[in-house]
Amino acid sequence: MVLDRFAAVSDIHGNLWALDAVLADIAAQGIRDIVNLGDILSGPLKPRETAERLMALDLPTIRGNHERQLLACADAPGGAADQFAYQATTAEQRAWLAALPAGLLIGDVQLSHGIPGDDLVYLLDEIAAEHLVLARPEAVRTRLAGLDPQATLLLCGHSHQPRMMALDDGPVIVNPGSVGLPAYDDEDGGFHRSETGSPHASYAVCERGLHGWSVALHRVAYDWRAAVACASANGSAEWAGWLASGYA
Ligand SMILES: [Mn+2]
Repeated sequence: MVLDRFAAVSDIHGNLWALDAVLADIAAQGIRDIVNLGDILSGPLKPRETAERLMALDLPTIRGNHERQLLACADAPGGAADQFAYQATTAEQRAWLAALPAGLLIGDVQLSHGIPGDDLVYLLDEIAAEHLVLARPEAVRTRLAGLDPQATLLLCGHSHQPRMMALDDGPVIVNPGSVGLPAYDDEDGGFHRSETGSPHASYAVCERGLHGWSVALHRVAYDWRAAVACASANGSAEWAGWLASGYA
């Protein structure tokens, strides 16, 4: 597979309504190649149906930290998002997750959920005053020990913040943002909020050109009221609030 014009999706988190809207938006642009950067099912939404959709599509896909955490629920109870998805999925679906690689190199395009080699570390983000902000390029350079020398484009996820950065003599780095969860808060690394300010689903289109990669960061309207109602029905007022507003 040569990736010249393609879509990148990440952090779907079981949000089937957002995923279907993003897939339709991608198809409407005549784009057929799609890569998936992980954190696919965890959350109080539609993990089983999301897995059904994605297994049928058979996209190039890497796992995120939530795939590890979901599978670990076989041994001990996990966090609420992972536990919900663990219990809602089939053994076949969990076997699919277990077989996903942590990273992929497709020609000169590298996929990694966090930084190359660690799915829990933000690549393009830093915590400042309890919020995620764009990292300085010198800080990002220190996180690229696992970068493949062939990579001209590095795709990451995990922070749910749509961003791009171009390093001198380095790759273009793109985080497409989150398809399914536009805001959250977390204690890892110190309490912080990831907020996009709207409920829209996020994804990216990357296109190779004469002067390098061009990138479009898309925000797509979808039926977020359905996702909000589902989170509420499954007992998560917190997720319902995040999904409805893009604020945490
Ligand atoms: Mn993640």
